[in-house]
Amino acid sequence: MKTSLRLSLYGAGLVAVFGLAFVAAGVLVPQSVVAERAAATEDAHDAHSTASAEEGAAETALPGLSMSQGGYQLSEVSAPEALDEDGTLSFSVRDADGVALTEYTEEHEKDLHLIVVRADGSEFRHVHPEIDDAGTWSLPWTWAEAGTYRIFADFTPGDSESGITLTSTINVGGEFTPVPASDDVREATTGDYVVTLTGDLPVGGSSTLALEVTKDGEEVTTLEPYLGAFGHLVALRDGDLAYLHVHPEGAEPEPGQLSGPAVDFATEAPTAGRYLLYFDFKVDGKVHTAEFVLSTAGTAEDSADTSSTHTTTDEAPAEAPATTTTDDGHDDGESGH
Ligand SMILES: [Cu+2]
Repeated sequence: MKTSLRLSLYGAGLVAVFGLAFVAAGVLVPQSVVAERAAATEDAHDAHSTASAEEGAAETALPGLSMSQGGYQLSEVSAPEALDEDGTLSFSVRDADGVALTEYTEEHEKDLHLIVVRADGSEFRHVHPEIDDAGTWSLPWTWAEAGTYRIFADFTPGDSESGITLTSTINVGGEFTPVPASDDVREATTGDYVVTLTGDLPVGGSSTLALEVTKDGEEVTTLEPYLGAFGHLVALRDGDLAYLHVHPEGAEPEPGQLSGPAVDFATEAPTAGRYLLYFDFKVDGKVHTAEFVLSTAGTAEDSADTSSTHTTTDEAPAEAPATTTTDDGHDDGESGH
């Protein structure tokens, strides 16, 4: 129905992206995985068994699958027990001696990034709690839907160079209606904005995903810096919710600098399958989250000659079944920066 409009938007996006758009590059696979993989490759060269060693290292290094990592452990998580009950979500990070960690290294303007998402991929929230002197992180919290949730605490200890992602599970009682798994979703509506995802997700290697924001059919060129970038992409592997990335890397925007309509992310999927993607962007002082589903396509070698990130796929983008506009939580504490 909107095919012609969509195609023209693609065309317009091409010009803007290659002409003038600021590119915020991000890497889906965190540094720890890259380091592990590099180490594995070195070892494997000695052992003459490159492939299996690489794969093994990448598998065990995926973040967000354990409540303990690198000598740190997530404490029990306290949260409201009933739906629609206003309360507090709180937890701490304990070191090997069981002492709550109080020293953190700021990453993307925050000491700790908290992601909460239901196991079916819905109800996504990316928020920033406050820490007290005892090392307890907390923020006001209300559950709007029943179900089993995963929380991810993404942080870098004060004495460490590399980030850690710890996870835990919370069950929220009540009538539970899971959101059914969908086919790929490449177009999402959030508030007044339509976000289109182009690019493919090969297994291994790197490719680029571009997220283009439009409003009323017009390109949005007033994307504002949010947490040190023009957009953030969280990717969770469907099935185990392995946590593949949060924030993009690359040069930080200058204060007051604007960008758009597209934000690019260098991406890599560790295994074949479906990935749940959550794109945070900020316009007019408000943070929006657009949600996508993307299945892996081919290998890095297959897409190596696909230099354009805006290669149009054969299929029209699927309509987005679920989107969110987040008013709360996102803008907390930003004035401090
Ligand atoms: Cu964050």
